[in-house]
Amino acid sequence: MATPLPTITAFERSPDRGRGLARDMRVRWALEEVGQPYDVRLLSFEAMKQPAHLERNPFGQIPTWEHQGEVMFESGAIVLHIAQRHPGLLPPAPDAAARDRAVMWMFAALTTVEPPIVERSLAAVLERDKPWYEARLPLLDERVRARLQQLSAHLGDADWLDGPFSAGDLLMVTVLRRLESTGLLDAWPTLQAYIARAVARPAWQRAFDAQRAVFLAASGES
Ligand code: GTB
Repeated sequence: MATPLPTITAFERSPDRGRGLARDMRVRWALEEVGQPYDVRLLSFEAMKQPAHLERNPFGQIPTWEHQGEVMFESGAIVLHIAQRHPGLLPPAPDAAARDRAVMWMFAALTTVEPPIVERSLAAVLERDKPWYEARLPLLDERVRARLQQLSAHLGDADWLDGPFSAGDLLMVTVLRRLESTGLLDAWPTLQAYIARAVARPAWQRAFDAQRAVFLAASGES
């Protein structure tokens, strides 16, 4: 009997409108990079808060991962799980230091670069009509710009963060893409080129198309 495929969860109708910004995109991309087929369980916002999904993720969010009795949540942990089990997303084990640095960049993406970007993006959605919004936005932008400047300085003219493409780049690019409609990346052609290199990867395109197809089907646009 064939081994069941891993199953991930994703939005039935993603608020990103098929722009590949919801966090299932990271997991889809990682799976595409390593050539691992997968199934997707699509969930409505209501279903995400029901007991069946809360058993997968107590926070009632997507993405989750189910395979061979293992259930996981947190997109970064799922990407690491995939990267540790398949070649292609982490330097090979004998180069332990390079592997550690790739994991370090995964954490940097999720805990140093992503928080100010998410804070800015949530404020733009949830605080736009508040009296403090106009005064607060420049402060949030400045925090994002500081990280972009530091990241750009590190990247220099390298293609990727540390040697060959890794799960660190995969997560960093998914984090940076959330800024694409803000204009904040315009001052850093280095980072724009970094993102362009990443999204030119066939695995990214397959993941993007799959995520977009779900949204288009749900909205009757396919
Ligand atoms: N730390 C967790 C992880 O990395 O897995 C965070 C997971 C998370 O935030 N999931 C979101 C979710 O389930 C979807 S991705 N939200 C529903 C809820 O909390 O009830 C976040 C997201 C949503 C929409 C856009 N967008 O429209 O651009 C981008 C990112």
